[in-house]
Amino acid sequence: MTKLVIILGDQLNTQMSSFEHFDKTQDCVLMAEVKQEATYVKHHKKKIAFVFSAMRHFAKQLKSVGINVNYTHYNDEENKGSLTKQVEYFLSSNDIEQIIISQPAEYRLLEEVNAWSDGFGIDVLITEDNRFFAKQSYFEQWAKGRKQLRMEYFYREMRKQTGYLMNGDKPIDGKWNFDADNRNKLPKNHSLPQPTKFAADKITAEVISLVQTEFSDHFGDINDFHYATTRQEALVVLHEFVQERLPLFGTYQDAMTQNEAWMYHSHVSFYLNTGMLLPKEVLDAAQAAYEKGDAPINSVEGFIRQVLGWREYVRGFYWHLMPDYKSQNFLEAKRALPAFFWTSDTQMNCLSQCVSQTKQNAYAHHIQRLMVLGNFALLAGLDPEQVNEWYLIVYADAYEWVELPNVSGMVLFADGGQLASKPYAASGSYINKMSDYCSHCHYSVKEKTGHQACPFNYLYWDFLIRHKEKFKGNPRMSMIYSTLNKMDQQKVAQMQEDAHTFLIKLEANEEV
Ligand code: FAD
Ligand code: DLZ
Ligand code: SF4
Repeated sequence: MTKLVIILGDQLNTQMSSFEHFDKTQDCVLMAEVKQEATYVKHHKKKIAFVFSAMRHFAKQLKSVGINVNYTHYNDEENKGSLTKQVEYFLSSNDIEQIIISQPAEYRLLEEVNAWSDGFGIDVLITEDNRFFAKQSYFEQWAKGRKQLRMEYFYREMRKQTGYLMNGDKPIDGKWNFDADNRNKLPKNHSLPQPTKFAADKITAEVISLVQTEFSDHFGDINDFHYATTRQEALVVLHEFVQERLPLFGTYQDAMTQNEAWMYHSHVSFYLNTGMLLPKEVLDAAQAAYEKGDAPINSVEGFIRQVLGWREYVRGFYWHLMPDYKSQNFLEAKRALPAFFWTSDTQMNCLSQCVSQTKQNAYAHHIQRLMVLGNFALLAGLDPEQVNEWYLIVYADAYEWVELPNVSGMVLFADGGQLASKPYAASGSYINKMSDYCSHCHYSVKEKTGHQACPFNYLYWDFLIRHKEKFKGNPRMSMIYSTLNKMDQQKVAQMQEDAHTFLIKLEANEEV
C-alpha cells in the first residue's frame, strides 16, 4: 500500500509520528510552500524566510537518505496555493491509498485536514503531534474537574512525570520554583554574550530574494537574516545557549536594556515550534549542565519551567478551550491598534525599543512581549482580535496554539481569568525596575500626572478604575484597590483626565 505523508512547515523532524510506519521503498512525502499558509496573516518577512528555508533544507535532508519527496516551491507553475489543493493535485496523478499527517498545530488547519477524507474519498490518518512531552489526553485528564487551570500545578505534575530536577517525588533543592531569584536588573556596563548567527547559504539566499519580491508589503526587515535553518545549526544554537547564556539566564530572565534584543535567552522557540529541536533534547541539555555544576538551579529550573511548564501548558490549554476561546473579550476592549505598533514611532522609549527590535529580528523576549507591549495593549484597552493578529504576524515563533493563550489569556485577560489569576498590569515603575529604558525616554517615569508623566503611570490607575466592577471580587486585587481608595482623590481625578487625553490622542493617531 502506498502512503503519502504530509509534512507541514512546523513539522520538520524525522521523529514526527507521521513517519512511524513510513516505508521509503514505496511511500512518499509531500511538502508545499503555499500562499494560504504564508498569507493567512501577513507574517513578518523573516518568519516566512525562516520557514521556507528550513522546509527546503529538511526536504534536502530527506532526499539525501533516499526518501521520495514531492516538494512544491512557492513559484512553481503547479503550485495550487493551498495545502488542500496541493494534495488534491498530487492525488489526481498518483495512486495513493492512505494519507498520513501529524496533527496540525492550529485549529483552523486541523478543520481543513478533517475534511480531506470525505473530500478526497481516501483514508486519512491523523497521528499525535509528538513535538510535546504531554499528550493532549494527558492534559484533558489533568484538567478534568478542576475549577482553575493554573500552570504552576500542571508544571509540578510534569516534573513528577518526567523526573526533571526531581529527587524521588520531591523537587531538587526543596523548591518547585526559584522565580524570586530571577528578577535582577542588568548591572551598568555589563557585557552581554552575542546570539549564535549563521551566514545565509545558497538555499537561504534564494528564499530571501523570493521574500523580497513576493512579500514586500509584509511587516519586518529581511536584512541580517541569521537564524539556523537546519537541525544541525539549531543544535549549535542550543549548545551555545547552554555554554554561554544558561548560567545567567535565570538571574537576568526579566531584565531589559537599551538596544539589546537577545540577552541571556535561549532563542530556541523558533526551532522548537518548527520541530527542528524536540523539547526533550533541550531539557536534557539544561539538566546535564546543572548536574555538571555548569549552571545554577535558579537558571536551570527557570528554563525548565518555561519549556516543560509554560510551553506544554499553553498547548494543552489551547486545544482544551478552542474554538470558543478565540472570541472572548472579557474586558470589552475595543480600541484599534495604534500605528506605532508597526512603525515604532512613539516617544515612549520602551515601546519604541520593543517594536523596532521586533521589526528587525522577528523576536522579542518574554518580558518585552508581556510587560511592555502587552502591558500597554492591556492598559490602553486594545481590541483582542487586532492584538492577537499583531502577535501572530510579528514573531517568527508565532503559531496560534502558543500565541493565543499568551495574548488573550496572559496579556489581555480577555478570557476573564481562565489562564491568569489576575491581569499582568503594571505602571512605569515596573519597567524602570527591570530596564534602563526610562533614562532614555522623553517621559518621566517618576511623574504621575501632567505632560511629562510616563503614560504607563496614569493609564495603570485609569485601567483599575475602569474595570473596578470586574476586579473587585478578585482577592489578588484587593491590596491594589485598597491603595487606590487611600489615594488623594484629586490626584486620581487628574490621572483619569490625563489618561483620557492620552487615549484620545492615540485614537487620533497623534504622536504620543
Ligand atoms: P526563553 O526565554 O529562552 O524560554 C525558553 C523557552 O520556553 C522558549 O523557547 C519557549 O519555547 C518556552 N516558553 C517560555 N515562555 C513561554 C510561554 N509563555 N508560552 C509558551 N512557551 C514559553 N512563545 C512562542 O513560542 N510563540 C509565540 O507566538 C509566543 N507569543 C507570546 C506572546 C506574548 C504576549 C507573550 C507574553 C509571550 C509569548 N510567547 C510566545 C512566549 C515567550 O515570550 C517566547 O516563547 C520566548 O520569548 C521565546 O524566546 P526564547 O526562545 O529566547 O525563550
Ligand atoms: C508558517 C508557515 C508558513 C509561513 N508557510 C508554510 C507553508 O508554505 N507550508 C506549510 O506547510 N507550512 C507553512 N507554515 C507553517 C504552517 O502555517 C503550520 O503548519 C500551521 O500553522 C499549523 O501550525
Ligand atoms: Fe516607558 Fe514610561 Fe519608562 Fe518612558 S518613562 S520608557 S514610557 S516606562
